[in-house]
Amino acid sequence: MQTTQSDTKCSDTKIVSRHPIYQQNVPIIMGILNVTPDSFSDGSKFNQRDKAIAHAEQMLVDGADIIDIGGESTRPGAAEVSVNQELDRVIPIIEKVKSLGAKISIDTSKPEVMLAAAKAGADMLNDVRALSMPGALDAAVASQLPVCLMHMQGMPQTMQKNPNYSQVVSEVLAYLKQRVDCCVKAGLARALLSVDPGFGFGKTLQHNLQLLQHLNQFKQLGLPVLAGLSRKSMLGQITGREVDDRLAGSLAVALIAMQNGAAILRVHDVKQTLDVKKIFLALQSVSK
Ligand code: 7PM
Repeated sequence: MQTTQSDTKCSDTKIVSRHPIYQQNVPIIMGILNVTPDSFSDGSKFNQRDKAIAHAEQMLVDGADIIDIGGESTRPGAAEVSVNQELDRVIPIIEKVKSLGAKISIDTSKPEVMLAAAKAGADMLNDVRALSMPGALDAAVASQLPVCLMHMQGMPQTMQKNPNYSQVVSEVLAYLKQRVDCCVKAGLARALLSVDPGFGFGKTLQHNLQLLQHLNQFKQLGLPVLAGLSRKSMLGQITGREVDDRLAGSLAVALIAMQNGAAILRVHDVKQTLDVKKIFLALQSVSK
């Protein structure tokens, strides 16, 4: 039988052609830049903007490969944000962070924001609703940008009320497979897509642990897997620590996610996660 490049197997991973934003054997670090207004801050809009830019600059110095900019809070129970509010928050930041030479991902579910972000220079779309809002799929196709499709059960306002699965891993996998097929049908090349089980989005601690333990299974889609675990409440449930005190927990799960095949780590603490990544790569470089 003839063997071609495309059906060659590399250890346990299928080689699929990928957009250059995704790296093949090295996990990339996505730094989180939240531009939702801090209700406890009395800083002006411009003050907040300057703070966000400074934070992005620091994450780039620390080694972030891409900055994920989000203006819509997906916190359980959070108020919805209008299109104009979200545009007003994220577009000036995208323009400025882009001018620093950074790669940018936009964390949004709104087609208007996807299109405006693409025009402003975004390099990737990150949608916790997996392009399920009306018009989102068309906007993504029009942008021709790489897209991360995330799984969520329910809506942010209510998703943590009563998460329910008979088999969380296979159900989340089936959902992502269906969204991937839908995207490909609509005109997004597979090479553009990545997937994310959506830790904390309509999941109990047990569900989140199952997903982390079996993260490797998500590689069967042949797409890069993104893991967003940084400072999440599952870490608080395990360690008893408040959100600002979850660094050690975040680094522990970042390492486990890398060992279980994560290609993208979405994190707050870029500098420390880069050290963990270096440890992971050093260990990977010795033959098994
Ligand atoms: C409040 C609660 C604020 C939760 C922010 C959050 C993910 C994401 C978020 C993720 C992908 C957070 C979340 N989480 N996008 N956006 N994957 N792809 O903890 O896990 O950062 S927002």
